[in-house]
Amino acid sequence: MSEANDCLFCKIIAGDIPSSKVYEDETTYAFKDINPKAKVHVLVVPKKHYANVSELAKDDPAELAHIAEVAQSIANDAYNGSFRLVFNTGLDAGQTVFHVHAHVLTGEKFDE
Ligand code: IU
Repeated sequence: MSEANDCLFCKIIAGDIPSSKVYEDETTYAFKDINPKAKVHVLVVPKKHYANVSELAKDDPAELAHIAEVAQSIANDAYNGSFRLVFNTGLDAGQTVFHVHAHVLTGEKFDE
């Protein structure tokens, strides 16, 4: 898998930095967010490095679809199948880690 220099999530995927793994397959890795914003907050990432969801969509749309499937499966296992899927993209949107990651928020009913 291609790794970007000094990418935190590449290091997590490689096992060089510990994480609380939820799911893994050949192309995709999922782990608990260290600062959860919901009862269940999991990050789903492609193992290959892309800076954001637009790069991923352009270069590997099948992996983007796969991430949606993994998110659904996490929400089925952790809750009743409902979930929010968020890709912060760009600094002004609050993206802080520039290895594309889907926030899967579930485990509770959201009021807004
Ligand atoms: P953002 O969309 O780039 O803002 O999301 C980055 C997320 O990565 C954020 O929710 C952090 O809590 C999370 N995170 C993490 O789970 N583990 C880490 O070591 C670091 C950030 I740094």
